[in-house]
Amino acid sequence: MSAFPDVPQIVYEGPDSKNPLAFRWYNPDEVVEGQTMRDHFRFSVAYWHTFRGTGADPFGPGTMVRPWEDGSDSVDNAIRRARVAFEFMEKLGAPFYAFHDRDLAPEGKSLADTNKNLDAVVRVLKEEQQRTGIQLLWGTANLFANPRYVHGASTSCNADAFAYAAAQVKKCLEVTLELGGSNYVFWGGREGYQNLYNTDMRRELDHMARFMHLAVDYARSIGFHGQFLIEPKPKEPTKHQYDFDAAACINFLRAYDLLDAFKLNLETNHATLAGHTMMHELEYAGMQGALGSIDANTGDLLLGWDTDQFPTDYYLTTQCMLSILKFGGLAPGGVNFDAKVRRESFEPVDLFHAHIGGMDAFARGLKIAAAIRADGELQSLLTKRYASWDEGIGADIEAGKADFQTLERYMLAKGEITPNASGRQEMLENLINRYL
Ligand code: XLS
Ligand code: NI
Ligand code: NI
Repeated sequence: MSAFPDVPQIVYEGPDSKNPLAFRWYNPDEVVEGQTMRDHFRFSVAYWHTFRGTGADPFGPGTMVRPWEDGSDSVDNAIRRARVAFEFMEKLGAPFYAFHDRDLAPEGKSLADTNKNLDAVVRVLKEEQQRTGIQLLWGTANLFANPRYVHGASTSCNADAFAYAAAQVKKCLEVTLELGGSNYVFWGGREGYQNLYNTDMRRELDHMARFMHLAVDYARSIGFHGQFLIEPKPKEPTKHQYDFDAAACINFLRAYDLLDAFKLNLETNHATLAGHTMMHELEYAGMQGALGSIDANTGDLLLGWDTDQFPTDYYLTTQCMLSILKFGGLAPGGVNFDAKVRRESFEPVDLFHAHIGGMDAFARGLKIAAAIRADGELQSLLTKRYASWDEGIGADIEAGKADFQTLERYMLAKGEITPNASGRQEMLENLINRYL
């Protein structure tokens, strides 16, 4: 029995289509800059939002109508849900998905029971992956929901919480390997603090690094060679999350000698919570060789928390794709929709509308970014802006041929700098608009 009997296979119909259950821009086989859209994006569905989101908020219970759920926290219900998930992803044409261990299966009375529950669902996922060809983009362990992690997991003041988290990640790595996952993600759920009076920050960060080294060592020992990713977020749930932003994460990885195994999984709404744009985070990670994957979503301009909305803004997706193309793409990462339908959009078909909109917005952003790059006008203006570094004193500085004495001599002789040129911001903003 189909869970979505009224929804057809979602296909590409082109920009003129008025069919809300069709793609207008995402055409998986279309080649842009030498690569199909399918391979550019590696779109992924977030299991936790799309199949576990209830629409509950602090003011009221869930609203989502999900006829395949029986309301129980049983393994049977979890297995039925997993089958529905694959029907959804197949109809949508999403080639990947991502999960937390606890999204998939209920916790049992003991860790052993919990692992058994997980295994039962993983068997079904494997079967469904083989049936459909849909792949796992990444797995992650939920190290924040259970009250045992109230003070954090690897950064907890309670060493047993560290040990439990290690056992949980060990299992999650095994499952990710079993399902052929391309990446493994650490989002630092409660790895942060609410108050420094009760926090030994140095010790907590040392522990977090130790934990990640142990994870990498174990992964390699069982033959998991996927990419490890850290997902920066500045706050929520803790007041200060240790993985604040791309720069803080890269500093952590470098300080603790983890950069060989790790890159970043950047999320739009986390970037904006940190006071950055997504493009800033992409550029920062990209220039450090640490751009791994993205969690695609968007916040709300008027709200200051992680609203995890589906991205539909062409400026946003164009900026993302300009950076992603510049740094050579995301694979083995991808574009994971860490986004949820609004509480008011409670029908199953809304899940299709939401993902179609996100995929189309990224496809449109890709085409716009590719057109901007093909014209080369933006790039040539950028190159021209830095021309003073391509010859003379600028080239000497970059080549390490200048020191403070030579620079003083140069400036004493010259007297004043070559006049500055306008930054032309407004002209450039107008130029981008030409392509939209
Ligand atoms: C929460 C995070 C989370 C991670 C996976 O804000 O975005 O969903 O992506 O743990
Ligand atoms: Ni995320
Ligand atoms: Ni998030």
